Amino acid sequence: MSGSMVSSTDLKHKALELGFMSVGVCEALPAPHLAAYEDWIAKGYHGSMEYLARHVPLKANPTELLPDAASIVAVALNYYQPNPAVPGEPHLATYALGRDYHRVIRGRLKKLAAWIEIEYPGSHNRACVDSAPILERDYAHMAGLGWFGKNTCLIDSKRGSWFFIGLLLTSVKFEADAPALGACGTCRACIEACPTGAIVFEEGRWQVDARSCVSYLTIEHEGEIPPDLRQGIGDWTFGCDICQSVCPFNQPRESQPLRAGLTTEPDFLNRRQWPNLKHIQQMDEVQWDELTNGSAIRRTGLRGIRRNAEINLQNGS
Ligand code: B12
Ligand code: SF4
Ligand code: SF4
Repeated sequence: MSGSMVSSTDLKHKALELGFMSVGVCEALPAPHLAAYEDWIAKGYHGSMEYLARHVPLKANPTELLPDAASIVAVALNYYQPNPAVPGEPHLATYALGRDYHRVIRGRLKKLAAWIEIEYPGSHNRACVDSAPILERDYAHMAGLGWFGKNTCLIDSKRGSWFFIGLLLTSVKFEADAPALGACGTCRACIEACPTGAIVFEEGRWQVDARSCVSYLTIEHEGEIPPDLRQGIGDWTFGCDICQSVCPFNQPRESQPLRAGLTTEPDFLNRRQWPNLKHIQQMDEVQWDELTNGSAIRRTGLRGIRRNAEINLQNGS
């Protein structure tokens, strides 16, 4: 049901009422930067994430996912919480401390979809959180949620970058927002702080070569970690927050002590009691299963987390 354009005011109120930090809308146009994505894949920067290469044709147009898609509603959910490294303990990226974000955001997007279906009977909707082949940052940028930092993260000038992105494809033609504006200027803090030099400038834009990114190595990469990259992993046991931690847009200001502030989502808070690095190496499948139930950390598998813990210990954690 494409039809005439409708106001997005009530939709946005509903999204904020559901707890999202921000919301914006863009047209469901073909992916604006598919060529950049194809180039990234062609260079092999996706490493062993083969599904990303397979997804190229599907990522070309949102109508591959929802044939009558007219708009994309982009939402952001803040996951920030203090996450200092503790010697001898696993250091997990902040995004993975609480309940798996896919589940949390998908649940909320489904509620938003149900609201749209009541308001606009006969409409079709599809929620995407990392699960569907779509360039999430690109559409969130078009919908005004943030701009691309040199670390490639989407940055909201007022709130920083500690947020997840969710997209809701809909057949309703909602009034669209303008793309977000902003830039890093002369700052290079993330490039200098990246422990493995994974942020590179090529073809006139900043890119992350996943093959040397600590986040990829500790989460997605299976098997041995190349010896020359082990030291760069430092104390990170799952993921890496460095290029966001050093970003001036994420630093506290007098008026906003934690920039975006602490996450409003209780499920994202760290509630699990993780064993220390030495115990992780002795953990069995049953303990691992209990510990990672409902957590994004399960993705790396027990073998992966043991390997990472061993490297952390070798690095002096
Ligand atoms: C693969 C992937 C990874 C890989 C590769 C990361 C990367 N930078 O590409 C790895 C495993 C390393 C990774 C790590 C992380 N990830 Co990740 N990841 C993804 C995933 C599944 C796909 C990203 C992708 O397509 N990369 C391909 C490259 C080419 O994309 P890109 O560098 O952003 O390039 C785009 C722009 O340059 C733009 N572009 C090109 N030219 C131009 C020109 C102009 C003018 C403009 C405006 C734009 C533009 O187009 C390109 C293609 O979209 C997305 C979810 C999704 N389905 O989209 C999450 C996602 C990007 N990840 C996310 C997160 C949270 C993380 C981590 C912070 C987790 C952690 N703490 O460990 C780190 C951050 C590392 C980093 N600096 O990026 C969030 C990011 C939220 C945000 N605020 O940006 C996402 C969106 C998941 C989500 N649903 O919230 N991730
Ligand atoms: S997540 Fe870590 S390793 Fe990856 S680009 Fe950022 S700082 Fe570098
Ligand atoms: S640290 Fe500096 S260069 Fe990197 S994303 Fe933030 S503002 Fe941009």
